[in-house]
Amino acid sequence: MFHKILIANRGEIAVRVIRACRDLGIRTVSVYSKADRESLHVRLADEAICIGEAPSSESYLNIPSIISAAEIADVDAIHPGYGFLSENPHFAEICESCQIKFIGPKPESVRLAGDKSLARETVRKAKVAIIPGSKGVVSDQAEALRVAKKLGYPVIIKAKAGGGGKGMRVAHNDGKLVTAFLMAQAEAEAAFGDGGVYIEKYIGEPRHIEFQILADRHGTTIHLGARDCSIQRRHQKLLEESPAPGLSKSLFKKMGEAAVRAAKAFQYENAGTIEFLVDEHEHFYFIEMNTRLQVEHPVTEMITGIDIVKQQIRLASGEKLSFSQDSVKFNGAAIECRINAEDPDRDFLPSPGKIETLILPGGPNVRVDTHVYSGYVVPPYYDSMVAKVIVHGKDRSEAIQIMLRSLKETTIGPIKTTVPLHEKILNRPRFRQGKVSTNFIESLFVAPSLEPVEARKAG
Ligand code: MV4
Repeated sequence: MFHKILIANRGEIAVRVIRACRDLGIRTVSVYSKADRESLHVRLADEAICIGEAPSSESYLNIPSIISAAEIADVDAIHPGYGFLSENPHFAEICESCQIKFIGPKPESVRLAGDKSLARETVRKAKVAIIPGSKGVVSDQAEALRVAKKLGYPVIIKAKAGGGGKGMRVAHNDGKLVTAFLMAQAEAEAAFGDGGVYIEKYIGEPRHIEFQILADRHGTTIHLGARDCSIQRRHQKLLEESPAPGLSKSLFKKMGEAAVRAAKAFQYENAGTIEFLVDEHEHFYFIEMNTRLQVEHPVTEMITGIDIVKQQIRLASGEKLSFSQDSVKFNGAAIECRINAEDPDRDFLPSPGKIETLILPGGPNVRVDTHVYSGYVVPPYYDSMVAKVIVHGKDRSEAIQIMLRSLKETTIGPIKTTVPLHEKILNRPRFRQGKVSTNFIESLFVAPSLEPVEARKAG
């Protein structure tokens, strides 16, 4: 087992990883930018090293600085958290060549999953359903038109290097397709330095359901069930839950098996996620694999009782998985609300600044993952998430009730947060019925008088 781990991240996830290390008796090293001197991850670690200026390009994304810190502190391993360098195959390779264990999958798996078009082909060969679309990258307009005609409109154009919705374009006819294709290519080139795009049939109002995977180096791959992450705005998830509401036992079983087949096709090791879209006819399709720990991992921890971060560390050190698929039991329901320092009434304008008053919820079945405290100043440079509130109930309606209790107890001021938005979501009839799709959030910002009469009556 490792003796010392460097956490190449900040915020709540750095704190989360430090806690797992401490539980395992492993020493921790935090790295921080000049804007994060007062952050909790700096205080909680055994050692902390400043790695540069506030902008992440000069600190949390600066590979030479992070590797130097790892060498100076003499760590055995690096945990990358999520975001930043967590899905950078080059970083994983550099760690390897410095004899520092990267706590995550092999660089080749990260690279393969990062090419969304190749990833699609990879799982198709493993007999996992993919959305009908182009075979590989589409390189010119004529080919784009041919593919789209064959699929039938609407179609969606996606960046091969994309993921998370960046550089996606929907087209409804031949006329719109050519512009959408050229725009998608240009956006992909600008955002990723790779203009490669592929085309899929567009699925309207899908649900986003993902499976948590754990895989050891000895050939065992299992899943820890499904999370529904359909409640998103502009590809930023707001609320996640597990189990996925309304997913039948048989569909759950089929999707879980497909997720394990997909992960094996990537020769996957460590913790990862297989993302699916589910359409109105309950057909499911692989869209992407995420090769990192995810923000929403706690909902899975709550219902399985498995500490995913501890598992990541154990798996990276070469241990075998100590439990089988059949021994994973799913208990009750869990919900996570992401509390962002943003103003939902002002188009989610970031609201950084000093937290003067902080009251966080507690009591039975409530977990809060955060790096903030009273007097903390939310810097403007990074992601605006300040806390995650996660609750566990015997069933979904109890979890909703406990989340509403928790949000009522929460005071974060004077900065604006997404707390009131979550209360609104949780009180919505459509949400309470479990009828979530990726269009849900847009519908929240429609005046109640324009809502379907059914929904108003039910409320
Ligand atoms: C789609 C789609 C509809 N049809 N693909 C968005 C993020 C990226 N991972 C995949 N995404 C989508 N892919 C086809 N063929 C709709 C989305 C999508 C979406 C997916 C999951 C959660 C929220 C979403 C919001 C808008 C669009």
